Amino acid sequence: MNISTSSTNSINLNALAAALDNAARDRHEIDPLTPQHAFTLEQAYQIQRASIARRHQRGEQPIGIKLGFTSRAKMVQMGVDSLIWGLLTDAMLREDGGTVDLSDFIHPRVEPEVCFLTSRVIDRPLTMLEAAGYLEAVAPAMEIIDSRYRNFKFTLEDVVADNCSSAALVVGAFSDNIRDLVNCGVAMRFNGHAVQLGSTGAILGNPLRSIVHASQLLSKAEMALPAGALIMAGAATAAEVLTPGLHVSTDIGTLARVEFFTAAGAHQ
Ligand code: OOG
Ligand code: MG
Repeated sequence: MNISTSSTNSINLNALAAALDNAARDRHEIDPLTPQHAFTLEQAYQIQRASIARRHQRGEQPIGIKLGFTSRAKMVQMGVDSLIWGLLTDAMLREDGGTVDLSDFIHPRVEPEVCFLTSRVIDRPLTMLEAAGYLEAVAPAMEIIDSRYRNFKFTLEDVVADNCSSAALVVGAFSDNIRDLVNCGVAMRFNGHAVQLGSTGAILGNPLRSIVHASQLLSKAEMALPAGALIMAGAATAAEVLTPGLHVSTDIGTLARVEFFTAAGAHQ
């Protein structure tokens, strides 16, 4: 009896993963899943894994992980108040200083982030004191998020299943100022005008704490992160809607500027 219930469940989870993956590929929005399909947070992560497995089957390579809702500003903007995490692939990378084709997305938004590069395998829960010792470098970054759900509205389970709205990321130049990030100014600008201002302190009090959380989440999921992987610490401010014709830049403390341009692109 139990066996048949769980196998029915796993078929449904795969079907939901396929629906989300197809929505991302075809750039069409779908209704949130949870009103119709009751699944737990744990099952939401299974859907996430299954949708990422489809990307890996198409040849995309894992490059690291991202945390979400590590700042109050993001929790308030999206009405969700739990820390979440998602998986990143190389197909999501966009070039610093390059042009981002908005027709790759449904209703993209951008948010300023801090990105860490690991120097050692993370395969157990780390303490705050240990975190920096597992890092090679830090870079200013921006995440382009794009919910597959209609009107960018979702529950916690929905957004986790949708790989935490992951769509693309632009990572700036790396430096070794890992310990100097506790309270740095963050300014995201559209065509030179500030659209979001904040502080790295908004990210869990100190972005380094994202490494502690990431190590705990990985360990709970029985996963390890190799050396040379990216960890996106989560947005310091709310996200802004992207439109064509923008020069988008982010400055964080003394880190190099990270920037990109937006274009309407070929699919529209
Ligand atoms: C979910 C992703 C949250 C962050 O940095 O907090 C996130 C969303 O806002 O759609 O990436
Ligand atoms: Mg983010």
